[in-house]
Amino acid sequence: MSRKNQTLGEFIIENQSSFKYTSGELSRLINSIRLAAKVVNHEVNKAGLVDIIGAAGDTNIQGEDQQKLDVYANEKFIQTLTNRNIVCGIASEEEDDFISINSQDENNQNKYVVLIDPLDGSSNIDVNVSVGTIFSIYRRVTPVGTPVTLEDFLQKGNQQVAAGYVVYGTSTMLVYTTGDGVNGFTLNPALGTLYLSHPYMKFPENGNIYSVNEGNYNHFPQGVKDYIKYCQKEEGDRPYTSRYIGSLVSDFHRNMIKGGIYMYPKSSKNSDGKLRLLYECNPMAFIAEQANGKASNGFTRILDIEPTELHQRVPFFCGSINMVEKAEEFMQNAQ
Ligand code: AHM
Ligand code: MG
Repeated sequence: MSRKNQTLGEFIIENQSSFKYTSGELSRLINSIRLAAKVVNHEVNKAGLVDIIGAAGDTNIQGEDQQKLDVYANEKFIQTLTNRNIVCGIASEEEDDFISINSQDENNQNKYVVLIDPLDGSSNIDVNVSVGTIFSIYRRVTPVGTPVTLEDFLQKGNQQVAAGYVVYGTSTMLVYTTGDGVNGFTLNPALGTLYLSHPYMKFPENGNIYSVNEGNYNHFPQGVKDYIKYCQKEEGDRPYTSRYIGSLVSDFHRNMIKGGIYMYPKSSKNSDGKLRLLYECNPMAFIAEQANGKASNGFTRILDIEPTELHQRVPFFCGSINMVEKAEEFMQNAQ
């Protein structure tokens, strides 16, 4: 049973037995993500001090090179997951290829692979706008004790065992699911502890926010143009409100709480959209479905798409179920 104000550590221990594979390995993995998220949070919050402590490319007072925050976040997550020896492989937006951990060690009995976008929306950092970390966890499909292969990472989203995000916003939150609903934990920065603040998060079935980069309007498929016009039409509960931060985690988080749809469609400039299937869309789609929402590429459920490449892109429509279904209807009618 979850209680408000419970710490994430307590929550993980109490809920471990409700998870279908109860070895404790997944709990340790979520704990490592929690630790890395706190370290990254500390660094993200210093970003505004860049004029004082130096920008990326500068050397700091200790003679260390300052890193770009997305590179920093990537290193922290990889280091934490590697040092604690709890996964057998990692794929990251920041790495061309996947990383096999302890591939020479036959004693490595770890079962999980993690796919991660360590700092999504990082172009927002310079202007003090919130960014996020997104993660997705699978059981490997190749035999335990052997090096991981691409096959372990190219699994359909419906095989995820856990997924989550961290939003570094006005407060820092970790939101995740292990397939049994979605829970959100808020960091108390004074104590460095995450507390359950948003139990059983749910998308409202309907919403009145649409989030899309309308600067690309002329390049969108006809179905998307028609849906945007529908959102803007004066009728019933419309026009809807347009809100676009340009930071997927933040836009998604707001829409889950208030009700809304996030769209990154394909366009005549990007034939598959911009967002990555494996470590952006799949984890967000899993969370959305676990929170009564929906995620689609405009025609098909995101979680049923067969991945073909590690950094594959896919059009993304995600949010309140009735809004996503309405967008799909417009896409279908414009075919
Ligand atoms: P990134 O992985 O390079 O940070 O890009 C992903 C981000 C999303 O967070 C955001 O929703 C989208 O890109 C914004 O893109 P655009 O500026 O084209 O609207
Ligand atoms: Mg990204």
